[in-house]
Amino acid sequence: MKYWDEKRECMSKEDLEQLQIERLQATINRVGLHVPFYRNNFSEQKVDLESITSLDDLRRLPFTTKQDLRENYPYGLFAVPLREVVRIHSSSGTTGMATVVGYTKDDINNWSNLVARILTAAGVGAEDVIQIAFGYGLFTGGFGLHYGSEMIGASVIPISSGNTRRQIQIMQDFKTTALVCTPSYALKMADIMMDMGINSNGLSLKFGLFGAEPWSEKMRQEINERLNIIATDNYGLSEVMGPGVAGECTECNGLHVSEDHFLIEILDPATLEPVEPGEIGELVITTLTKEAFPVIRYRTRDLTRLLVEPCPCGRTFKRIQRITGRTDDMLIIKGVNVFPTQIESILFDIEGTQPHYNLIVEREHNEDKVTVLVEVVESIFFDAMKKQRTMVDLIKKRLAAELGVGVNVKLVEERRLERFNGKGNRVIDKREL
Ligand code: DLL
Repeated sequence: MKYWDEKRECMSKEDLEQLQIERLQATINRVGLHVPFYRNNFSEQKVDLESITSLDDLRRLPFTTKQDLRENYPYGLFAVPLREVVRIHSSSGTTGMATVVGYTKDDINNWSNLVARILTAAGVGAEDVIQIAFGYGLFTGGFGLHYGSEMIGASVIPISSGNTRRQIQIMQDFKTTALVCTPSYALKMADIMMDMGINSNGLSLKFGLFGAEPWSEKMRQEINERLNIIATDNYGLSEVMGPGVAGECTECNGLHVSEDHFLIEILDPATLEPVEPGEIGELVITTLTKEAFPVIRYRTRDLTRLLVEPCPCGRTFKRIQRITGRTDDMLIIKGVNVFPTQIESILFDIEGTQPHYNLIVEREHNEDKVTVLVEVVESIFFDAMKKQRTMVDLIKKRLAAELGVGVNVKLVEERRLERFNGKGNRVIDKREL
């Protein structure tokens, strides 16, 4: 099957806009009525809800931020009474207090359908055996992908993350055809497979659906080759729903946003004005169907750009480019803005490097100082000092040319750097900010 919901996924722009405005009006009226935070915000900004009659009017509505979610911990932003909530998830809160989100029965049903869309778009169907190696629990990854996978009728292996050798054994024995996890964990699996003497050609794997963290095109190629699969990217965030907000089709060229459920804007994070179509900016999302936890103009802090060309797959929803990073991931080195994914892409292009690196960030005289630790293949690491130095110089030169600023580089032995079962964290921040 090519589409999960062809009528919607391929709808005309006019029909979509009509549906979006109707759903937007319903959503703002609902939150205005049931959520004091939104009611107060609307009245402070003097927004008359009756006057929101076109999609352009969206810009008159106030933003919602992570801080607003925290201040309303745990249930302050719920738009239905708890008795109508059937599921609660929470984001990990690595950068502060956790946030809590809820779902009604209809929300879960919509969520499953939206995940079913991305699975179908990625080539997966009822005949597939899907191994879900995202954590099951408060994180939305495991359960989110799980219910969507059941909805398409696939056979689901709810293995959760971790215990990598067992994952691989099961993958082999149960003839897994689709792997679902973070791209970091997919790479770790490839390493452990090698240790176990298992060749991916001997497995039944065909597809990989990866998300929950930024990754580069180079990393995709590496995963495709090592696991012998078609790897697609999918995006979401707990505040908005979880996985299933956007996902790639098998063209592997940008993520289709389910625009019948989410309105997106791409704004300049400094001025909060729209960027030119195709320019990079912060993704801001308004939910159109969520009942328990709607969000209005939620600032995701994720950076992306619109891909303006239509996709050959026939889906008409807007496509966004893979997330290049978050506004809060950005490093400023000698005044130049640098994202970890940029460094990743450059490193992976250099022969002899492994797809594992760390960025150590320190603060010296009010400037970020970055040292790149990168794993290199054994033959280089154990080579004469001179050859190693040549390699360091080459990496430094490439980074300087492409980033526009110099960084320090250190080569490390294979397997020296940490591997991840879930979201990777390659930036070691030693700044005392
Ligand atoms: O990571 C939801 C998810 C689970 C998405 C499984 C895809 C697959 P949170 O834990 O709330 O939710 O983290 C959301 O992760 O704002 C992005 O910064 C990042 N992120 C998620 N997907 C991608 C992706 C889940 N495909 C935060 N590419 C988001 C880059 C991603 N970053």
